[in-house]
Amino acid sequence: MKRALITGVTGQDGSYLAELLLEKEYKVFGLRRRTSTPNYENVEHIKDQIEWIDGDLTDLSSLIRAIEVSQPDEVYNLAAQSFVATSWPQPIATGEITAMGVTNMLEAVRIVKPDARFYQASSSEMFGKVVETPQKETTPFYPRSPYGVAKVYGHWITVNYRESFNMFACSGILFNHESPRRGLEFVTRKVTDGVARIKLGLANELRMGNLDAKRDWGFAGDYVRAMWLMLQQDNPDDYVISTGETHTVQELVEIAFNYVGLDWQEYVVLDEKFVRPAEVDLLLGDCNKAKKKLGWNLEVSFEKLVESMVDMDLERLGKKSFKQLKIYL
Ligand code: NAP
Ligand code: F7E
Repeated sequence: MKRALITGVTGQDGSYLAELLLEKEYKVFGLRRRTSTPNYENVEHIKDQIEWIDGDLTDLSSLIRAIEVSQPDEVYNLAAQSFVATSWPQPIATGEITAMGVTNMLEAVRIVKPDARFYQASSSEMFGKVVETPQKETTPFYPRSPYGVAKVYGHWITVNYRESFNMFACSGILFNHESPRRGLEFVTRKVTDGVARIKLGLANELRMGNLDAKRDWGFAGDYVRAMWLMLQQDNPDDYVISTGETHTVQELVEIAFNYVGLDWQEYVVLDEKFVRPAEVDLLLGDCNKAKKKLGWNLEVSFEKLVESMVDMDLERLGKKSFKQLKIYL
């Protein structure tokens, strides 16, 4: 039985990855940080199958202990302060968790179990003000937020530990990926939750920022398969994971409102509060290396993803799916 330690297991990706590894009959250890109120929403259904270890990415001693207890074959470092907008008002916490936290995790592995395979959750935000399109593994980085800067550090320290200590350390440069488990402040989930609230009569507007930004959005369930595949190769390497399609935030809004038969222009209000100090205007990934070397492929399209997220929010908020609701309309 293989053993895996996942940091960030309570988050969107951590929950899908834990499901995947449990299906593959891994013994799964999950690092959780102390919170005043328990936060198991994404993992409630598999909570009893995970071996929980208390720790924090900013506390090296807790990570050393986590590696000692779990003795992992594979470590997936998914924990981060991951919301870009929060990285301006909290740049230091973002740096300590999202940048230095990676070194802490790598150090814990190097000291206790250097033969463990290591996955780092790098991000397309590192490309920022893009210098070429589409973006691939060799595209230079130009981050546009404290989050993006922190991820560039995390990326290069992972490459450096691979080259310095011969560790099996991989970095997945993942473009935006979403699901019904996405945090409510990220744009896809904010829109699908907002549309469901409006449809159910729980809200009458949706306040948004820059509708012109373009993103390459995929489904999180597809992306965690790529993380696992990276750690099953003969050699460690870095891979871009993306859909190869880009859409504006406005297109996202249109699809979600159209799905429930509403005109977005009647409800969406532009609010400066949601406009960022510096924007990433366009992301579009070239994932040919991952397709060729990992045999990785997508299963869920953008439109289907948005519609299923609206469905899930309608179900959660109204306790009925849109299909059921349509029968009553
Ligand atoms: P997420 O839902 O925000 O989850 C973040 C996780 O990190 C949560 O489990 C959170 O725990 C944990 N965490 C935060 N600070 C921590 C700390 N100091 N110590 C220990 N755990 C901590 O993020 P996600 O969307 O699943 O993304 C997973 C990873 O991929 C992140 O590193 C993110 O930056 C990166 N990434 C995401 C995307 C994307 O589109 N989703 C794209 C590229 C890269 P709590 O539950 O206690 O808050
Ligand atoms: O914003 C625009 C916003 O917050 C997407 C994280 O997972 O992916 C994510 O980062 C776009 C931006 O994601 C609103 O300005 C407009 O252009 O959903 P988001 P993100 O910043 O792309 C990367 C790959 C990660 O690594 C990150 O961890 O949407 N936008 N109006 C808005 N965004 C939000 N959140 N809210 C709005 O009202």
